[in-house]
Amino acid sequence: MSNRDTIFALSSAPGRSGVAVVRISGPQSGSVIDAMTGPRPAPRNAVYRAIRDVSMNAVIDRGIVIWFPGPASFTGEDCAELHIHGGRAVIDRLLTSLGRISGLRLAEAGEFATRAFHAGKIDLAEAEGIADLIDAETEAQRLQALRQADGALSEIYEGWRKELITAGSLVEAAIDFSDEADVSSKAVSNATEIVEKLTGEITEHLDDGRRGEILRDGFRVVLAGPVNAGKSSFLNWLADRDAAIVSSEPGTTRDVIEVKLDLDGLPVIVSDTAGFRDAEGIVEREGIRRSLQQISTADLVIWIKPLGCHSEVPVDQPERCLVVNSKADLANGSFQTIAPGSDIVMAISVVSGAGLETLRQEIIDVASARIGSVESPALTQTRHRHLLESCLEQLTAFLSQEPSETELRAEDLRQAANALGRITGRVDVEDLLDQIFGRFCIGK
Ligand SMILES: Nc1nc2c(ncn2[C@@H]2O[C@H](COP(=O)(O)OP(=O)(O)OP(=O)(O)O)[C@@H](O)[C@H]2O)c(=O)[nH]1
Ligand SMILES: [Mg+2]
Repeated sequence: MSNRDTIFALSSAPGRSGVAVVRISGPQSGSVIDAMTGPRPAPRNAVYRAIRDVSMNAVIDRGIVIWFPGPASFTGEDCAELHIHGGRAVIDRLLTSLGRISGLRLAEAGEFATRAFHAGKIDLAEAEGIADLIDAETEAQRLQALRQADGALSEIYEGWRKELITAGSLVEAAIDFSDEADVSSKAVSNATEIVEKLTGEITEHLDDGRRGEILRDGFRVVLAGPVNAGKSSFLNWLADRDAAIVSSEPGTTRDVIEVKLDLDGLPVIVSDTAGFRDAEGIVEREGIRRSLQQISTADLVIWIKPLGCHSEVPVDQPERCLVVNSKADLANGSFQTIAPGSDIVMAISVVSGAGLETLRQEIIDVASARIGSVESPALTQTRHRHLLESCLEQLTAFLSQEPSETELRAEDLRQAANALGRITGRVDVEDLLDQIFGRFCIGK
C-alpha cells in the first residue's frame, strides 16, 4: 500500500440502493473533482453537480459532491465523496472511469482507515471500535462500539501507560542517584506505590466476567435436555420462525442450530441441540457429543425436560443453568412455576403459551446481569485482554524483584508500558496492522 496513490472505493453497501457513496483519498482527489464535476466546491459543502467520465466527456450521473481537503479529513489526506444513484450500472461506470485516471487505483480493504491511523487520526483501539460499529447488530453493541470508537478505552489504557512511564522515570532516577540512598529509595517507593495501584486497577478491569467480550460476540444460550422435550419448539417460538424441525419423533434434532437474536437490544445467540438419550446411531451420538460441547462453552444452559421427567443435568456450575419443565399443558394446570428450594425451575408450554414470556424475560435478565451496565467502558477484545495480561505479568515481576535490582525493575516497567502501548498502537505495531485493518471492508 503506497500512501502516494490516490485510492477510491464504493463506501456504501454493494448492490442496488437509493444512493451510493464513492470515496476518494490521496493527493489527486482535488484534481479528480475539478475534472469530473467542475471546480472543487468549498470545503465540506455538499453541492449538486453533473459527474462526468473524463475520457469521454459524457455525464455518468448527477449527484452530490463533497470536498474534504487534508489534513482535516478522515484519512488526513485530501478526500472527496461522490453521492450518486445506487444503481449497479451507475456505480460500475463511475468506478471504471476513476480507475482509468492515471495514479488512481481501487482501495484495498481497510485502506482508508489504515491511512487515518498512519496520519494519527485514530489509534488502533479506536479503529477496532469503528470496525465493531459497522458490525454492531443490536443497540447495546452499538453503544459499546461507539464508545470505543470515540476513544473511551484508549483513554483508560493511555492513562495507565502514562502512569507507568512516570513510575519508570522514577526508577531510572533511582539508578542515576544510587549514591544518594535517601533520594533513591524515595523514588523507588513512589514508583512501587504507582505500580501497586495500577496492578489493582488492571486486575479489576480484567476480572469483569468478560462482559465487554460477551456483548461484542453475543451472549450464548444453549437449549439442551432429553429428546422430545420441546427444545426446538421453544427455539422456534423465541425466534418467531421455523428455525428448527419439530416432530413427535424423539431424536429429531441432530446438528446444532444457531439463531442470532436481538433481545431488548442485547445480542443473544441461541443454539438448539440434539436431545439426550442412549443413542444407537452414529449420527445421533455425534449430535449428542456436539450438544455436550455446546453446553461446556455456553454462557447459559436452559435445560428443558418434560414435566415430571427426571434427568441428570450435565452442567457443573448451577449458576450457568436454568431448569425448565416443558409441556406444562399436559399437566392440567397442576404444575409449579417455581419449585420450592431449588434455584429457578419454571414451567412452559408452547401449546398454551404458559411461561414463555417469563422464560424469555429470564434470559434477558441473566444476560443483562452478565453484561452489566453498557454505560461504563469494558474490555471488548481478546487482543486487549492478552496485552493487559502481559502488562500485569511485568508489573507482578516488578513487585516481586529485590528492591536492589533497580535495572531489572526498570526494564519490567518498560515492558509493561510497551504492552499497553501496543493496545492503542503507540509502539511496535506493524505486525498488528493487517490483523486489525483486514477486518474492514473495502471503502472504509
Ligand atoms: N403438548 C405439548 N407438546 C409439545 C410442547 N412442546 C413441544 N411439543 C411437542 O413435542 C414434540 C417434540 O417437540 P420438539 O420441539 O421437536 O422437541 P425436541 O426437544 O426438540 O426434540 P429432539 O430434537 O428430538 O430432541 C413435538 O411433537 C411437539 O409438537 C408443549 O408445550 N406441549
Ligand atoms: Mg429438536
